[in-house]
Formats: sequence, structure tokens, C-alpha cells
Amino acid sequence: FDDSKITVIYVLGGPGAGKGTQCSRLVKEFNFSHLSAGDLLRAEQTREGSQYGELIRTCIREGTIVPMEVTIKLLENAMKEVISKASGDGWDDGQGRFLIDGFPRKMDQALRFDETVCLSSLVLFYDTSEEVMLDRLLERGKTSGREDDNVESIKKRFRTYKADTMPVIEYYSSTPKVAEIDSSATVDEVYAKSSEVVKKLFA
Ligand code: UP5
Ligand code: MG
Repeated sequence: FDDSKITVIYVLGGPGAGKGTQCSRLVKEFNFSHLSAGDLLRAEQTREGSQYGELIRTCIREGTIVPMEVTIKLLENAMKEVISKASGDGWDDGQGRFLIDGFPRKMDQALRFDETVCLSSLVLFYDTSEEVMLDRLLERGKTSGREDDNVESIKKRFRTYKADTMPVIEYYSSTPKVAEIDSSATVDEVYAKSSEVVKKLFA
């Protein structure tokens, strides 16, 4: 991808930190394409004829990370689809802006994506306590139908987050790209900070 034509923001944070919620709001204000790695994997898991269905199901339930080739391919395809539509219709304001939600969550993915797909301009990092995240996920689990919104899976997701994803955040923290936002507050309060950071990027 042509880095000069597109803007990529990585959205990171623990399970239930509020990534998806904030992304939906950012889409409305800034016209991003929101690509959630988890949503793309869940869609692939149930796609008829997918050779990865079982593998994805197991990883998601166990809170482990699906081999990066699978996730990167899904993200790349989704980006290509957005861009080919944009090139057909002419670029509108905001097209070519991507929020990549829940990715990269392991160092190998980060290095590979930066190297072979494109570089991100910003990393939005939502941080809150495990207690807050656990409460949110258990509440959501009552209706979400997500196979990983149960106490056992959530504990495993926390473990993977600490072991694999925190190093990614530390890695980007050595650059000026990371904006850390405390996501313990209300959705509106967290959004006010998110919007401010993103506005600066487009200023
Ligand atoms: N909520 C949100 N914000 C709130 C606030 N400020 N105050 C009060 N409530 C708030 O929010 C979670 C819940 O909290 C919702 O009910 C919301 O209303 C409420 P949400 O915005 O959904 O949080 P989010 O951070 O998106 O949580 P999610 O569960 O999606 O995070 P995960 O990172 O665990 O899930 P994801 O879908 O990204 O990944 C799932 C699995 O896919 C991974 O565990 C892994 O197995 C696999 N995966 C890979 O293998 N590779 C990848 O690259 C990506 C995923
Ligand atoms: Mg999410």
C-alpha cells in the first residue's frame, strides 16, 4: 500500500478495554474504515469452505493468537477491498483512513505488517485494570454470544495480553506514535480524549 495515500491507526488495549466501542465512535466522526482483527477472524471462522475454521475457534476460546499469516491476509484483503472501491468511485474525504482494532498483538505480527503491508501513524492504547475489563466482559457475555466471554477464556486472554501484546506496546512506546488513554472512565469521557488525539493527527 502507498503509505502516502492511506492512514493507519492501530488500536490496542486489553480484552474489554473498549477498543471496539471507541472505534465505532471514531468512524462516525472521522469516516474511518474500521477493521477489527477479531471480527475478521470470527467471520472467517464461520465462512463456508474456510480451512481455518477449527484453528480459529480453538485459538479464540483458548485466548491464544492465531498464526499471523492468517490474520494479516484477512486484514490485507479487507484493506484492498476498501481501496479498490475508493479508486473506482474516486477518493472521498476520509477514505483510506483505517482503524486496525486489536492488532498487532504480538511482536512477529507487528514487524511483519509494518514491513510488508504498511506503517501506522498512531497507536491508540486503551489502558484500564483487569478488574474493570473482567466486569465489562462478563456483562457483555450475557448477550454477546462470544465463545470467549466466560471467566476461563477471559483469564487466558489476560495472560496472552500480558505476555504477547504488552511487548508490542512497549516497542511502539519507544517512538512518539503511542497515545495512551485511560479507558476506565465513561465511554463519553474516553471518547473525548480519543477524538482529541486523532484530530491532532489530521490537523
Ligand atoms: N464498554 C466499553 N467501554 C466502556 C466504558 N468506557 N465504560 C463502560 N463500559 C464500556 O467493550 C467491551 C464491553 O465493555 C462492551 O460491552 C462495551 O459496551 C463495554 P469493547 O469495546 O467491545 O472492548 P474491546 O476492547 O473491543 O474488547 P474485545 O473483547 O473485543 O477485545 P479482545 O481484544 O479480547 O477481542 P478481539 O476480538 O480483538 O480478539 C479476540 C480473539 O481473537 C483474541 O483473543 C485472539 O484469540 C484472536 N485474535 C488473534 O488471534 N489475532 C489478532 O490479531 C486479533 C485477535
Ligand atoms: Mg473488540
